[in-house]
Amino acid sequence: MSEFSPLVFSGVQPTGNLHLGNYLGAIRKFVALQASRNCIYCVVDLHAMTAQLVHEDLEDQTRAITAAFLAAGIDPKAHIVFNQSRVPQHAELAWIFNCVARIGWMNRMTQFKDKAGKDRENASLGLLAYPSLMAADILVYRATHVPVGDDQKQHLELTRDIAQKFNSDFSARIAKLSLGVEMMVGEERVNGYFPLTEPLIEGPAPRVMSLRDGTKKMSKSDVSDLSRINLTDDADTISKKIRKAKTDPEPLPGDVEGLAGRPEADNLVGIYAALSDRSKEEVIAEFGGRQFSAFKPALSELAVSVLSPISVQMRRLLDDPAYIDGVLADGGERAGAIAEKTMKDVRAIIGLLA
Ligand code: AQP
Repeated sequence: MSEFSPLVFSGVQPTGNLHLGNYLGAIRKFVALQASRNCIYCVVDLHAMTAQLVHEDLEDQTRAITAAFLAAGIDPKAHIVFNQSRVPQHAELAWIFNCVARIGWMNRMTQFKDKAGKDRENASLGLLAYPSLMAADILVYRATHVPVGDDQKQHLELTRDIAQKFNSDFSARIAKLSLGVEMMVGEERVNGYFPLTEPLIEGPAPRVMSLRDGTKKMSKSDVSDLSRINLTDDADTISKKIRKAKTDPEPLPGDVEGLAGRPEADNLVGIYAALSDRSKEEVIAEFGGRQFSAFKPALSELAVSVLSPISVQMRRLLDDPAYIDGVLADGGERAGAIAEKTMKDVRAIIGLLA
């Protein structure tokens, strides 16, 4: 019985300074997965256009995300690093998925509702169809695993829905062309062309929260720079932001259950755990009962020790844009070859003469 070979895919939008949430929710996991899996990491520049069409600095932002990938430890030779628009098969498959997915599915997406706000009629069609392009990004490589932050969980579920509907709508053609792969869906063994991709969300900080409000996600678009730690922040700025981070007046609890109902404390403990590759339990075993005045300096020191080498290396890499462009061109070529193989099958399954 043939099976899908494990393959990791994930992407980051070139839409502003990367922050600790992007690092812990995504990039740090990208780095760790390289040891055990083949990985494809993408700067998703086509996604950047969905919320705002014109970006004066899209090229520089794309290079900056690439530099962050490499500085964090992604190996572009052993794996693949490229920018999405270099591989037009993403957009081609997204169109097909636009015809597979239902408008109702898109309308239910929390990210669309948040980003479109009250004036939904005026949001771009691209913003509505964002998850369809995301499904295409993943499935054009028939990727089996996607490391993401918790905010992307819903989009990953939709990717599975799209894969499942395609597999079932075209089941006869897939079987006729012998292009199916057997897989388990619940208790049932089915034959399909696309895998039902698994999200990789686990870890102690799947959703890093704002340093100013523990109930809000840390995000690039928050107006307050104090709400996030940027990967480009220097040591003094990181320490200042952690010192000013909102907390409650109680000391850290004696066990993890004591973090319930204390979002800011929970967030800082989760950040410490993720940065030191430990569990929250282990962090609480060390710091339980201590005041924030003792915990925050330890967190600052840890954050600086992890992030500073990355920002120094990012700056070094950004001094050589030709090198970065070379990485993206090489990655694009290798990604394109895999994507074209998938699209040949998909065109045949659908009946597009090509
Ligand atoms: N706060 C977060 N905690 C954990 N993971 C996060 N990610 C983003 N924010 C957090 C993860 O980072 C990856 C790249 O995300 P993206 O390129 O889609 O960027 P984004 O989600 O648009 O980033 P922001 O800061 O959240 O942007 P805005 O301000 O526009 O909403 C993804 O894996 C994401 O889960």
